[in-house]
Amino acid sequence: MRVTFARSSGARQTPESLAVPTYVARPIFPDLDDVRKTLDGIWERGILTNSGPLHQALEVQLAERLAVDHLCLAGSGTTALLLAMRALALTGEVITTPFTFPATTHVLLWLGLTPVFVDIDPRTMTISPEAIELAITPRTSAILGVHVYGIPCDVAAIAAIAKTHGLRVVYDAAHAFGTRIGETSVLDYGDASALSFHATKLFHTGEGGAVVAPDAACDRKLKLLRNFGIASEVDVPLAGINGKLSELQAALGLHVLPLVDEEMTRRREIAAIYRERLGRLPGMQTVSVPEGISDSLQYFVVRISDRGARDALYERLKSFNVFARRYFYPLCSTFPSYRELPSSRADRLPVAHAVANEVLCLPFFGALGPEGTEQICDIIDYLSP
Ligand code: T4K
Repeated sequence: MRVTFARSSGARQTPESLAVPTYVARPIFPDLDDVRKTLDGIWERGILTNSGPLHQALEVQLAERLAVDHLCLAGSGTTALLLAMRALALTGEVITTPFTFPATTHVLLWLGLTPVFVDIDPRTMTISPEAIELAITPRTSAILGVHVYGIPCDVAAIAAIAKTHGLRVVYDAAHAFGTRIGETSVLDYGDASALSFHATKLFHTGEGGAVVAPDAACDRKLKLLRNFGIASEVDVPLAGINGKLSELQAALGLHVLPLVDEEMTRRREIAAIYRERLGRLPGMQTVSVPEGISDSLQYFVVRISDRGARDALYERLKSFNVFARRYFYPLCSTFPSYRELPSSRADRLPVAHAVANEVLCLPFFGALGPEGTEQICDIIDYLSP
């Protein structure tokens, strides 16, 4: 389904509002009749969950698509993070970034781990390897990086630090579906990576996620942990949880997956328009993935050098029916659950604070089309000082 927009009267004159509320994301919706046919099979088989045939098929198709050896579907990206960190038996302190969605760091608290926030790189906005090195203590067990907006962490530097200090590495790859560094999947790095298949993600199952662990033994452990640790009716070797994805979600995923390439093509077109139109506005910088990295096309981000200007634009866009988001402002380190941690002190995280004050994620989904994108550019152009 295409979203329709009222025609714009052009830049510099007062532009028209978008005809429908336009959000930062809009899920891919496969043809309902096609999905219904797959649901018929569920009704016939009577299997709704617990690793049914659709779940198994999706696990295989996703592993192929992402070019990874193993993939463990999970109920959400958050559950995937929980499973990954539990499987790796992390203890004590985990060094991480405050510039992320709350799920990343909340999982550490839920597992009784202590987040240690460190600053980020000003350009990539991912965790700074130099800052990681300075934060390592005898209690550190792991590094939790986030490939924020699909921009990979400095995986080589992090791998070297982890090797030197005997640390585990987990990546939050919620935004990095299909991201490659050269020809290598970003999911090949670290001990485990967690993906999100939430409705707002490029590939989605409504709610869902997955853990990718390069090690086969770790993958087996993950699959046990997501099903209460049950190996057989009489054998429960691990204290697992219910971290499963249902057949209904798997059915949706099986119909969304073949549409991802077309969605990416449309998003590339939209990104090109945003870049061309917004890149020349004073005080505004469009974010691109570094050279040699394939773009996951999850978010389209602009950085506005002045926080007042960023917030004013964010608010004023709403009156034009455009609902951008300031992902990830405010920083996780400022939330009540974290602010008393020594590592949360603002003077230790100057870059993260500066970046969180600059970013704005614009509507970015295929159904926006070139016309809707041009219209948003007209509005931003008009609102820009
Ligand atoms: N790690 C990172 C780095 C993450 O970004 C996330 C999630 C996670 C871990 C955890 O993964 P999950 O456990 O969620 O799988 C949204 C998403 O709910 C969340 O998955 C995502 N990151 C985050 C960046 O964005 P909110 O609180 O902004 O959601 P909400 O409801 O405001 O949705 C944003 C817009 O999307 C809405 O204004 C309208 C549109 N939308 C939303 C939904 C749910 C739709 O068009 N259709 C929909 O069904 O968190």
